[in-house]
Amino acid sequence: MYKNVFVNQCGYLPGMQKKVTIRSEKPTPFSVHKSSGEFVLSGTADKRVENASAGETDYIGDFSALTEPGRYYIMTENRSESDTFVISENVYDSVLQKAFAFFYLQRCGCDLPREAAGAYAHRACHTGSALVYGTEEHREVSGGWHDAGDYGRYVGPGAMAVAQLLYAWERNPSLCGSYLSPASSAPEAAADSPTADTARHRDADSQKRALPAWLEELKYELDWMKKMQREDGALYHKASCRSFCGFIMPEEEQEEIVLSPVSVTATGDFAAVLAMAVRFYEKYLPAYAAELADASKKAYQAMKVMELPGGFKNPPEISTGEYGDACDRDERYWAAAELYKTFGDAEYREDFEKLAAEKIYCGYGWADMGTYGNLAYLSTEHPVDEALKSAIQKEMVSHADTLLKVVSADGYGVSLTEKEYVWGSNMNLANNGLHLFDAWKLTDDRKYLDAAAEQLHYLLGRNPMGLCYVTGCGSDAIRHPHHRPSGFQGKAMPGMLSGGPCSWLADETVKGVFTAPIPPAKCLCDMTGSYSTNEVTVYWNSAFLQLLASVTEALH
Ligand code: G3I
Ligand code: 9MR
Ligand code: ZN
Repeated sequence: MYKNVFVNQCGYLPGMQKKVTIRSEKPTPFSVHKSSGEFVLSGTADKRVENASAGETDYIGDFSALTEPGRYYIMTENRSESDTFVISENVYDSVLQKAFAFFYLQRCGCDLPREAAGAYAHRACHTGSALVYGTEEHREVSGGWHDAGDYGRYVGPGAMAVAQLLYAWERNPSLCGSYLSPASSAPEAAADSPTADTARHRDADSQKRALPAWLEELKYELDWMKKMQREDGALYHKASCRSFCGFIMPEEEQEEIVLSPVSVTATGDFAAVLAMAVRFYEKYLPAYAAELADASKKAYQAMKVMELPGGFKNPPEISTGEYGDACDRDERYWAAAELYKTFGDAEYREDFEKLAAEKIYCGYGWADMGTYGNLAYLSTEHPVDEALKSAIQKEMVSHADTLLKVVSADGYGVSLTEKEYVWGSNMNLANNGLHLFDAWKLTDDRKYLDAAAEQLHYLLGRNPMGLCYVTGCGSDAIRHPHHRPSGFQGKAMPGMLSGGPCSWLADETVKGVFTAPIPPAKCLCDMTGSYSTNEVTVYWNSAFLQLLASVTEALH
């Protein structure tokens, strides 16, 4: 049915601000009902927005007064209805569980038993040794997570995902601590997986502090990233076949794996995220944390002497995800700040301050690491330049102010302008939510927190498509993501955030479907072929999870 009334399909925490968007030409009265039909309250959507991104006129209403736990829907006079939604303190628990279990299901290099992975069970994949590009050398690089709908494993995006998931853990240990790995339903099979490696790292005196399931999952990626480090400390950019395979299960991809050349971005991201991880693992696995520290410092020194202008480019024989990024200054910046925070050496501080003097970098994303650097510098216990600290805070708040203007003017509270519906727009939107959240932390001004939460509501259903962008959540979610195991099984793996609308029409499927012009926020094609609008990735899910964990901790 054609929808006109849009809410977060999963629902709201009682204390959240709650807004409904109604596609309409005039102010529109609405009523909220319990799912049984019982009337609860009424209101009027009276804030008009000419919505260029969606090519429509919207009216926004507020029903924040509704705080009593229950299941509800919203109805207009002419009987247009919203999807049902829940109000509860636990409303996001299962969303978080599914969205994080995705990482387990993306594991490469180990068996995923049926008891744990259901339809997505598979035998160990991509276990053959990898050829180092341009040499005869082979290396063992099994493990880690498949990046996305494809089976490549890419260091930079993996590092970003781990960093965001460590933030999620830090900001909301109770919610993330309640995560139950699918592997726990298959204890024996799980013991065969490389996480048995954890046992080797476990010091006798830390036996009592079992590693939480959340950190166990992140360790799976960190362990793989360590294998991607060359002897001199630099990181191979990625491990993948030469080209993308068809829609087959991972263990059926049998082509040779090639390690692409080293890059500054991969090396800097690795140094940074390992330094960060040291702080999280040292109390559980001190010997492991020491290994992380050594690898991080070694990568950092390698990075310092690397100059590869223009960034990574796919070699001619390789056509998998490029993750090219012409600017490596922000990766160097993040690494310097993170190593300073963890290790405290003056060298790292000098490096960071030198980079910050050229520019205060800002940004969350696979190519933009500035904000991760800023967060580390702002929170270090080691001495800092107070003037620089204030300048960073000012820059972060001013960035959030720019986003806030966009949010306030949009019909769905979206932080993207009309031109910003790009490949992976949902990641940018989630990351904008994080920028807004950071500004709330810095100012304690609630308007930033509410705007951050709006990004979550958009992703979970209050958007011009009326779709929940996380598979298997809400009542009307994406069903045909560009994801090989899902496509092969004919059933979407749950808990995956779709890339979201992309107005570039960058794949053959969207080009075939959208033959007439489509407003940017509606350039989403829920078809398996549409990788530019409907793929999934680990670093899109991590952005979503960091936002979810942050906002729920603040508002619960
Ligand atoms: O940086 C330029 C910017 O200067 C320019 O104005 C803009 C307009 O075209 O383009 C910007 O670069 C874009 C880049 O993303 C950064 O946003 C590229 O054109 C665009 O092609 C690129 O899209 C990336 C896509 O791969 C294609 O390379 C996505 O961000 C990235 O998430 C996606 O990642 C893929 C992997 O390669 C393979 N695995 C799946 C994954 C998700 O689809
Ligand atoms: O499946 C691939 C996806 O993961 C990438 O993001 C995308 C862009 O690099 O490419 C997809 O692979 C397609 C390839 O580029 C062209 N032939 C069709 C492939 C999808 O089945
Ligand atoms: Zn694999």
